[in-house]
Amino acid sequence: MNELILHHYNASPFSEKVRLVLGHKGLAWKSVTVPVILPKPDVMALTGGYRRTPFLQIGADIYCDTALMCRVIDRLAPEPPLYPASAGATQHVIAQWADSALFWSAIPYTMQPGGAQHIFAGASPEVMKAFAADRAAMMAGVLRPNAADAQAQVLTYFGWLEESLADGRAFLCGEAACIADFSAAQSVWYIRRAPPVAAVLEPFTRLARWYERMKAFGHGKPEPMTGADAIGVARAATAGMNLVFDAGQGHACGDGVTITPTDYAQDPVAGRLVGLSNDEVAIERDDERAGRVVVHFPRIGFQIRKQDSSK
Ligand SMILES: N[C@@H](CCC(=O)N[C@@H](CS)C(=O)NCC(=O)O)C(=O)O
Repeated sequence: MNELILHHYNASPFSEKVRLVLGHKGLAWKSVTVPVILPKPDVMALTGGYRRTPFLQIGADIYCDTALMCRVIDRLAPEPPLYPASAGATQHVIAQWADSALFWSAIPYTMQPGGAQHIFAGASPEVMKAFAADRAAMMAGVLRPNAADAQAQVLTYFGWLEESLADGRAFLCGEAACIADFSAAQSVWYIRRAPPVAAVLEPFTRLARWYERMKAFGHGKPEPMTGADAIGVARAATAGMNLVFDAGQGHACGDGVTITPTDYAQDPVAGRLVGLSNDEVAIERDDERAGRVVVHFPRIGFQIRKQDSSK
């Protein structure tokens, strides 16, 4: 198996979700630290424009979005399963809710002045200003809850999680950890990083014990790698093994397309379509530094657009 290279940064909740999955699986992985804000030249060489964090690299294959990355990791290292049959379809529904609704309440809740001061402790005013401007541009046009809205939302949401654990189960969908647990854990992790606002978690004692179980999975065995070395790995590898193409979906293999997130950070990535199914879309692109790479995205949350089409 080609090595797993995770491009991430410490303070990223979605990265923490994947780090815990790698810990659950006991995997060794290479750790590339990416910038928190634009510009991200090494990231762009590999993804072709996708700026969100994290992403996973295996040789010259680049996997964007943690929903897809988690499926890829589980396929390569099936034990212990990340999608145990005992957790049924509910695990996917809870994971999607946690990655969107819960996350977008937990972040504004934590970033209220008391929490943000703690998260950015030691950062210069210039750094904080640059961060705010970067995220404002990334979220342009998206209305977010204010601190009071977010507090009401997280109290409701954590109440739901507490109730899910009320029968004494170890994890959200039963006795085995599943994708729902990892998606929910990232928001609890982030709020706990800001003690001045983390008191909101206090009423939820079962959730606190559940979080300790999640934290105990650790992060597996990371080893640092530079962005330049990761680009070198891509350049030396052959991309796009075992791609599936469903010709019944209105696209031809080789079509010039762009792939764009439909929620935020809507930066299109252009390439030739080489993989298409209900679960995944993959495009091939040639980069001056990284060579030929295949960039993979999930179908949920992304739009495929023919490059020459006006639609
Ligand atoms: N749906 C995406 C969301 C990823 C996401 O929003 N990540 C945040 C960091 S936790 C991000 O990209 N922030 C901007 C950045 O890092 O440039 C996923 O599951 O990977």
